[in-house]
Amino acid sequence: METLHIQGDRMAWWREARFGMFIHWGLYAIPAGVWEGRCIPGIGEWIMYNARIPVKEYEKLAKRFNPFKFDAKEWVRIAKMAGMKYIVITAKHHDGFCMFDTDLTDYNIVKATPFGRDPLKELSEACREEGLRLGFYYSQTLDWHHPDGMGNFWDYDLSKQEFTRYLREYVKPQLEELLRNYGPIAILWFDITTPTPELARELKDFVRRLSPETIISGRIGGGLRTPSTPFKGLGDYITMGDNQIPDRRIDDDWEVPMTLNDTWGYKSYDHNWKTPGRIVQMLVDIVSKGGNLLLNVGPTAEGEIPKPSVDVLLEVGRWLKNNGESIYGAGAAPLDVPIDGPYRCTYKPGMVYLHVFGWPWDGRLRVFGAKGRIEPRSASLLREPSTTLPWEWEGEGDLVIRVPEKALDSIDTVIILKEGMPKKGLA
Ligand code: H79
Repeated sequence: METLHIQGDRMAWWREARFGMFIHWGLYAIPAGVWEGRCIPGIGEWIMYNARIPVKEYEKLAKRFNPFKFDAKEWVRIAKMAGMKYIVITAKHHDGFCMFDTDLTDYNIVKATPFGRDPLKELSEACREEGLRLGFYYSQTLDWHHPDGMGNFWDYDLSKQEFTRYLREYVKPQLEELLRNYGPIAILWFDITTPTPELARELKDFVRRLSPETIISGRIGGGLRTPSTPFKGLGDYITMGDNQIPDRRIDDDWEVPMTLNDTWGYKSYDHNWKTPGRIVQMLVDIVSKGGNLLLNVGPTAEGEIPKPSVDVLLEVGRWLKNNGESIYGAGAAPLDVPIDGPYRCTYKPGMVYLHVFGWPWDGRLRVFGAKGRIEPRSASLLREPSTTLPWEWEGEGDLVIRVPEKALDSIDTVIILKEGMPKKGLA
């Protein structure tokens, strides 16, 4: 009972938040996808692996890392203007370089770079001031720099590695530093899964003891993998595959990490940005299925979030400023939406939000199979509450709403259906 109680409290803000900023920032921002004059295919933060860069070579990047334009307050301001409620930043990615001050290794941003500052400390202060939650991504399994971490077969003899020693004498003490020295840590975002269920359990218990309020991502691993909880393991929520939006609603807490282009860590030549409209519609789709969107930015080696990312985020933020009521604290509707349907449906008790992506040419918006699932008492436009819209039931329980000729918002116009008593047993 006690754990259930804490579990409920721990996730409460997260369910409300729905939209967070992922930040992948590390030494890989310097090569930015290019090594020895060659463009290295693949995601930018994997360049050490993909180009098989020896530890001794990759380490030299640290001496060149001086992100003098880094401004924690500016990053937090951008996240806030985008309508994001939390930030998760890479404290240590697979390359093993620590973006925080640590006693466990000198291979960290404070001791090994000309920059000499601790950006996580500065971010934690900025987040506290601005009321955003802060979480850390920490690569608990892969570490291509540490002799006992997993994955680096080009420098180390894998048969001589002692992963458990790395986990106990390196990972756990570092997590303790992260949980003790940076104020309340909202999320620990583990990746890949921990090699054995026993070690995943050990890690989880360790985090819980130190910081019971910290949410643990689904990729900690361990636990049972069932069809309904594919990627939850011992974590507090399901982490979907990178960029994988599920086809239908999931009746559990879940999150999808997503890139704005085709990389997490900055790549100088990746310009394949998703449009603001696409991001808004993806966010709506995700919330309509009960999940959270963790949307990534990859800052440059100078410490700036790339301008094209900022432009997209600000546009998304503008939409959320007008329509946030239908996102924050909302979840899946008790309604099945056709997967290619021109609308999505988010829900709060007593309120159904119809998100219209494709405006009907004949002024009749058909909501399929709504009978018995929702019971509207009134219909209106979210942005023009005084405009009430007539509706009727048609055919096999379709709700047909008469809408104005033109969409108020070409990305997504939101219609509110107010219900009487919330329906029991369908949510
Ligand atoms: O942090 C981001 C990724 O670096 C990380 N998860 C997100 C949030 C991640 N870790 N592992 N993976 C993603 C799977 C990686 C697969 C690939 Fe590859 C890396 C495909 C291409 C590069 C490994 C190397 C498999 C093929 C080549």
